[in-house]
Amino acid sequence: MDIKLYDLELSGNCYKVRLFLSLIERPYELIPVDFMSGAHKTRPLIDANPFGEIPILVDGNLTLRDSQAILVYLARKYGGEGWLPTEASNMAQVMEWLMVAENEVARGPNDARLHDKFGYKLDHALATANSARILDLMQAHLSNRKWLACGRPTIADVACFPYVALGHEGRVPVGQRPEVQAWIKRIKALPNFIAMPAI
Ligand SMILES: N[C@@H](CCC(=O)N[C@@H](CS)C(=O)NCC(=O)O)C(=O)O
Repeated sequence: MDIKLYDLELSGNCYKVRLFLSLIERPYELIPVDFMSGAHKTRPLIDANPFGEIPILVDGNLTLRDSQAILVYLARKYGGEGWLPTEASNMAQVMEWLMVAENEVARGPNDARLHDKFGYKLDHALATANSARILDLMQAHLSNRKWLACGRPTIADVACFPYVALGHEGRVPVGQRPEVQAWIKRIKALPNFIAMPAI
């Protein structure tokens, strides 16, 4: 198989890549990483990603880190025009939300879950406050639209979805935002949607 994904089942960042590969029906080889033993911090993975993180995607001669960058690559290379449009304003709208996945969602529900589920020494009160802010922004944004960008499902939705949908694992009350809940339901209803543990 040309595409290889270095993966951890419980990682939302790895899951978003698995989810997108499923949505676009792209076959790939899944390579589980022994995360608990720190395999991502030692050779050969540390050579593939000096940042010491997964997911890592390999496609032929190309090696990529960062789930958002990987979604961009897969969408442009294999996803057709819909998942990441090339028209300037549409592409920028998708990018706005990829940045949210990398920043506000990561420092919100992702950090809250890392603290509660995996014992990372993070400030849970700060992650809770960050989560409330981004969920309120998403609730308002989704009050008059079905999808985060471009009036259709894009990689913006795929990028933001996992850690929002996993919010309950970090005591983040996602259920208090009905528009966000409805958006989660719409993503789960997409053709070829796949779940991960706790979603
Ligand atoms: N911005 C990166 C973050 C990747 C990341 O933080 N991955 C976690 C697993 S979900 C990791 O490998 N962390 C390294 C560690 O905690 O040792 C992405 O979106 O892929």
